[in-house]
Amino acid sequence: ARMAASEPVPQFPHDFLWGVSTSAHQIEGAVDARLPSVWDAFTAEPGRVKDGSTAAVACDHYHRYGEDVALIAGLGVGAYRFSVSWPRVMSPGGLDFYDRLVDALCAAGVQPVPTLFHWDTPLSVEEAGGWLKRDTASLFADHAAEVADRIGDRVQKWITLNEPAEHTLLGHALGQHAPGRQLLFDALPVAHHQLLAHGLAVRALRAAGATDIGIANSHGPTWPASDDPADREAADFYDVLLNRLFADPLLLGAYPEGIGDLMPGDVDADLKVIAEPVDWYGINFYQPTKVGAPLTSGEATEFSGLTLPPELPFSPREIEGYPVTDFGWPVVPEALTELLLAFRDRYDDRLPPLVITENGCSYEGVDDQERIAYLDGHLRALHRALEAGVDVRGYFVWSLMDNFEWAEGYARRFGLVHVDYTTLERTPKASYHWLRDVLRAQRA
Ligand code: GBH
Repeated sequence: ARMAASEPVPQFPHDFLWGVSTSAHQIEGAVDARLPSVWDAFTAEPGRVKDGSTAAVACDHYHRYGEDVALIAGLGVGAYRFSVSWPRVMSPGGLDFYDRLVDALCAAGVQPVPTLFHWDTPLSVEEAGGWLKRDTASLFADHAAEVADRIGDRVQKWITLNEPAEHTLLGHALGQHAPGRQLLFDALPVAHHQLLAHGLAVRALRAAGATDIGIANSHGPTWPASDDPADREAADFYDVLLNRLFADPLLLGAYPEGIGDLMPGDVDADLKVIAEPVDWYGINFYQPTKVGAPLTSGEATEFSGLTLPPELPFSPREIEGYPVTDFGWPVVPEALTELLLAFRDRYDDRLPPLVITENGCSYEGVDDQERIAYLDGHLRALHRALEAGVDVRGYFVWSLMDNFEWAEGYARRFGLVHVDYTTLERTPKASYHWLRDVLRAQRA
């Protein structure tokens, strides 16, 4: 871990965009100042969140955003990726908050990069059918237009959705996240409607004058558990679900083979909307996944906090031989290089410039040498991809500060800044100071 200090992080292009990320539900609190979302309802159900906590206060960022903007500026990053809570936008005066936040960021010389949806669907939209219903896609495009109308004069870079793959899988297939549906493969329309929502939002944002629009998707290499054909087949299938199901329609205008038939509506017409060219493509990277053929027990299996039903045609396996984070996720920086090279090979001249919109890890403690090692390793891995000619334009750490980690509650700490959830005091960790110094050296 101490290696980091001796060998400087390699030099990135002078116009490379450095940033930190958060999301509304995970940091804002102030739930009474807005309409409820699916996450408010979900966390109110006993047993859904491990420590029984809710995000009613979270980091109280809604009231303390001034202090948080100062921390972002002090880090020396050029950009801040946050999300706009859709139910807050629907509430009287809700957009005032984002107006103030964007002003504060601009005054501090930090570029605001809003994400228009990070999993907190308004409860009223959910009650009308949520992402299972096609209408939600147009409602989302209206939301995008409304936000652009208010803050678009100060925003260049937009992100439509965060990780539709995880929202489909965790929220609608497995029920581990809000809205808690366990539809398994019947959750596929949720993926289609989010993709359609993205395409309609791109059009709405462009109509409002936006010129720099992307999406943040969760991606990672899939490693087959062995060379056995059954393991390879299972790994390919998992790769289709987690990587290609989202990237192929966005970048190639087509679903992976066999998937389009499972989607609702006039899929060919929708694909034209979905494939509306983005100006850049965001990748959230955490770890590779090892996948093998289904285990023959016929019982649900536990994997990394998830309960996986026996009818899945694949099974994730432990990756051995690497350090793991406090969350149990393996730390494999070279998998980021592998992922980026694979993207370039697969999408070739259809691939827009890339941005790493999230990368980070959960560890306890303020003297977080493991986080420094994680970030250092991933920056080197990213630099190797740039050297190999992959066009990556930016890198955002997840996360600025410790926050409400969904079904894990406050037990997982991903921040560069520690948050004391009793006093709400912010304390920059060793990794904050380390990154600040790395960025200083990048500017020198
Ligand atoms: C992101 O999702 C979210 O956008 C963000 O809100 C969240 O706080 C952050 O990451 C941290 O979780 O069991 O080893 O196979 C992350 C998506 C999907 C990444 C599950 C890790 C499983 C790890 N995650 N994946 S493993």
